[in-house]
Amino acid sequence: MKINFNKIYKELSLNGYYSIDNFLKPKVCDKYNKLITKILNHSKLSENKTGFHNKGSYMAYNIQNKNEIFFDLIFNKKILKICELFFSYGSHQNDENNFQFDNIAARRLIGKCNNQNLHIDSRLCGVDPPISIHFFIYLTNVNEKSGATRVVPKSHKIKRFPIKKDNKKAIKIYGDKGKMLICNSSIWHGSSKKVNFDDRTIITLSYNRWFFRQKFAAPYSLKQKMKKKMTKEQKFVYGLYNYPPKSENLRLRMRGELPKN
Ligand SMILES: O=C(O)CCC(=O)C(=O)O
Ligand SMILES: [Fe+2]
Repeated sequence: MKINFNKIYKELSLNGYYSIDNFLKPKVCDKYNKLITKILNHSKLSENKTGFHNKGSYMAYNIQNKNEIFFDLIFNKKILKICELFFSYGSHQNDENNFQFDNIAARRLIGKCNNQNLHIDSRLCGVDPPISIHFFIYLTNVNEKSGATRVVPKSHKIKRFPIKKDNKKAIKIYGDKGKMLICNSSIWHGSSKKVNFDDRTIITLSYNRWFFRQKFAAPYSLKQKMKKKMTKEQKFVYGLYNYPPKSENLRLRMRGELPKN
């Protein structure tokens, strides 16, 4: 599959989102989805009863720690190239490794489900240059009944958070399994009302600038076995070198390895 990286970069800065069909092969989606079923079955915390994620939605966090195969997505070369372009804008010209992995999770909607309120994932509205990018990968086919992810085009530029009446400006992103929706994380978005009984599962994968905190401090739960397999480049992406020293006695540079104890 040929990817036009410049087009993605331009669309992300103009509209705040862009989607690619067939980013993953259907077979890969089915495999990932089966693994996510296993992970969700083992996790008591998965069902959301109230609040932001809505009843009928299920979350599996840190899926890379449940099955190493998900590191393939975190370190996917095409995804990292999109990040590189995205974060180059606003960075010092000599800056390298200027972004890091933030979070990977699966979100599944089962049965009928209300829409998720429009929100932003970056915690900062209308921010330019951007601070964070999200990839939503559809593992099941999504039509008008499936609770598709919706976005408000160009809302990544608006310096306020969304309110109820912004709902009418949202458009739903339909597509078959394997589709990948890429968003500036300041875009207003959320899943839409689901009215069928099919499962709808997506993987959300995000990256932010290296000096922001990750959703979970991922390096702390990295298994030694996996760490040994990683290249230097991948370690940078995973955030292993993005920790401040405990004090000036240890080091003056803000950026470095995890303090030993
Ligand atoms: O499930 C979706 O379509 C979007 C999920 C989302 O935006 C979130 O959980 O932050
Ligand atoms: Fe979100």
